[in-house]
Amino acid sequence: MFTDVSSYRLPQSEYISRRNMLSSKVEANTAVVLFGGHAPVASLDEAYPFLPNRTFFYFCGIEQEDSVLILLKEGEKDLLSARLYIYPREPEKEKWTGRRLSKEAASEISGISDIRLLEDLKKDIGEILDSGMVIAWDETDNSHARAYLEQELAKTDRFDTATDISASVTLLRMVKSPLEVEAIRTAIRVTEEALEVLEQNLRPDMRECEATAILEGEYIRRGSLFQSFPTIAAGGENTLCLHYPTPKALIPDGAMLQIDTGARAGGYCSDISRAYAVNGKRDSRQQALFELICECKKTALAAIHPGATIESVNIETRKTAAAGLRELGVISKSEPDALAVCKNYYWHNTLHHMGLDVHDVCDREMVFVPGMVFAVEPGIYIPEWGFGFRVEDDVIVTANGSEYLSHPQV
Ligand SMILES: [Mn+2]
Repeated sequence: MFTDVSSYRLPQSEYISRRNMLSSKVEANTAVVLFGGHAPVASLDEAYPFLPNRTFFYFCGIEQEDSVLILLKEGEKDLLSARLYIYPREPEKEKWTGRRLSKEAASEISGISDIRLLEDLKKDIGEILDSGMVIAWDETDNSHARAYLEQELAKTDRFDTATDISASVTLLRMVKSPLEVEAIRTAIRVTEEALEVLEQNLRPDMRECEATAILEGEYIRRGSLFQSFPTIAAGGENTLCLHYPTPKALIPDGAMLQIDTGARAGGYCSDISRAYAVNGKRDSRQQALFELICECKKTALAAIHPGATIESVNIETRKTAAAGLRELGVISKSEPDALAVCKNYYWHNTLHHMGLDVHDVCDREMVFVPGMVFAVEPGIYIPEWGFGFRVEDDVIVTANGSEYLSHPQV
């Protein structure tokens, strides 16, 4: 199977409809200013890879550095009018860093007809401030560009009037549209294809980073150049480090390999964890823990439905984990509070929202509604046994309950 996502993109109608959904949450006479951002400097003239600010991207689908989106709610008009600011085409610079978007291409991606050049931004921001419009921004954006806007606003006597739209945007981003779900399914398909290749290549004494290389190689071959996060590959005792950063060890015969990984498609993440016996056969302890974690995942799935919350799913899943750990003798049968002791083995939350960010924006207290997408990852880590792991699949909340988007490991 070969799913090519190199040109996967959501249609402009999706961005138009998102801007329209935002308009009801914006007060009259407001300018929403969102920044695409700039790759941070790694050292001297070397930059880290560029990924656009996700809130900016959510409303226009543009992935070119430093672009700016302004959404104007003029007077009592119902809909926001959109302007996008981009760099001009510059053949000399493009020799070094690649082709820039033309105005036509930017318009085709975003569905915005008013495309302007960044050289006009200062003047236009000045006019917006002079006109007395209220500025709205995303306060979670800590880019230099937003700091510039803050400075400009501070020069006026209206600094306190700026409003933060991040909470409204979070509510929109928490519920996925059918096209977003399709993008997530596609990202999952790429991840599952790569995991299949890895499974065929597992062998004792392979190095952890060989597993990373296989997975990331398969993603890149399919056009997922940037993944949801750097793949985690941890063998043996290293499985006791959740975000193990140095995958250089050999994985001995009889050890487990923890993989936590995810390709992207159209900007959307997948997030899947697998626990493999590197020699292809789990021993009795490894099998017992695997079965308990799968049992926890079943509990979590049953607990994910409209009306549930992150905390209610956590509570139900921990109960299953605590009962299972008692059964396995990890928690003593005489322990009066197995649920409290379970925290020593169950280190992280059972689930998180997933979307443009792998740990997607969310209001943690909000009850689940259909269309929310979660990565569900019960994990149990037993230092006394020298290993632990999580098994993670992606799930959507439906009208009556929840459904897997990925194919669970068995
Ligand atoms: Mn996860």
